[in-house]
Amino acid sequence: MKYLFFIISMMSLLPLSLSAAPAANDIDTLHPVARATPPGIKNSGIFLTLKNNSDTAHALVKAHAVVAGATELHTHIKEDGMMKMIPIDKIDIPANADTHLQPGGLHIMLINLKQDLKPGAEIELSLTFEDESTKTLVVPVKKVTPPKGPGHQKHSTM
Ligand SMILES: [Cu+2]
Repeated sequence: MKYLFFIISMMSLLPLSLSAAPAANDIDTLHPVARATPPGIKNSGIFLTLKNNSDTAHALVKAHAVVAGATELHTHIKEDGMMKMIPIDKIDIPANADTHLQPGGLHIMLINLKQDLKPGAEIELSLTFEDESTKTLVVPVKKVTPPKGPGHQKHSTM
């Protein structure tokens, strides 16, 4: 009986210890890619999947890439029938769910690039979450085709 009580008290402690873990430990960064730029183009985007493995909702609040003069969090909104990009304060990553950053939707915006992003190159990206925990990753540069037609908007509306 004592043993059973011990297990029950351990189980009740579990949610506490989970929520105390840094957000960076709960989030996997999957399939990161930076969009290759033609010579002279100063802006680009980074796309990836943020996978939250915890029961706690998290948020990406900041991104920083050394190759860019500024790095912003962006989304697309529809205004007067046109898609346009706007900066946002944070990107929510709901508990036990994937948040997709992809062309036509949420993305990390690279502004004032200090160099051309050539396919095959790699750039360093650091991410800061709502509790100020951070994660640094290496992002391969690849050609990314823009979304074509309404069919490709499906995922970004989720
Ligand atoms: Cu943008």
